Amino acid sequence: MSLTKWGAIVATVALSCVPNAASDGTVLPVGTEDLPELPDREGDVETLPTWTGDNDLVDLTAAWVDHDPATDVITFTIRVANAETLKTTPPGHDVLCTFEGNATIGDEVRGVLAVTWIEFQNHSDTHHAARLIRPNGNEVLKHSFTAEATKPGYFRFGIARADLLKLADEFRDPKGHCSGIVPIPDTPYSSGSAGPIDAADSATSSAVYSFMELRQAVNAAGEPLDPIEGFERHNATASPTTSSAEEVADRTPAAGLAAVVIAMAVTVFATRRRQ
Ligand SMILES: [Ca+2]
Ligand SMILES: [Ca+2]
Repeated sequence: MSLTKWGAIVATVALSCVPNAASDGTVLPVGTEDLPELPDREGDVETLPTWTGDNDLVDLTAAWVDHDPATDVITFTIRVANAETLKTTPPGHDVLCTFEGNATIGDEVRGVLAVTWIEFQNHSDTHHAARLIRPNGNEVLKHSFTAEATKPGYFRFGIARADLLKLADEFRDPKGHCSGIVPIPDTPYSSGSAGPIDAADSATSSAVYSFMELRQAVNAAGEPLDPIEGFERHNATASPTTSSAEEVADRTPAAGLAAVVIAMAVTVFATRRRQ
């Protein structure tokens, strides 16, 4: 039996066993917040004196992937420590977060799957994007988006599993970052560069989420999970994040790397911002 078929069977069995429906038939969310693909510490935002915003708004605390069997939508969620100040972003700053990972089929990397939200100063709506970033051009992905400006804050991007499976089997080695940046009027975004970064937080992980098996196949510390652990993961309610995963996730890249990624993320919004 091929691995693919085995995976499909495991996924089917697991889903049929998961108690995701209440007695009245209401579908309950399958939570994965406690075992995120991308964990990160709270309170580890690096700032410059010129940052006047709330650190908690750019404090990435976790990002994860989960699947709703009722809608067959896969949701990518970014959590920050507190998004209550989302609509009052500090004067002179744009704020954004990105959650991304390699989209792979087998060992082949098909591109970087990235979801991004950005709150421009003086704009009332929260911009968002889901893309497959490739060397020869990006593919914009149809998605739903919700932002919960709460403590903690949640930013959710829903993509149909059928659409994702056309692109990749797995989401590997996720990264994330949140930043407060100083916009430079007119030209910088269109040229692909952003202004000074006054606040930044980032995270990396070795996790793998399988779009075929609808589960975390490798945890954030790089430890493979067997299908039973995958099943248990779906039922997780209050499992603490392992310390090893925290350590892996907190190898914070230097600001220089963050700047490159931010430039990519911000470029996509350049046209809209000038409208
Ligand atoms: Ca953090
Ligand atoms: Ca961090």
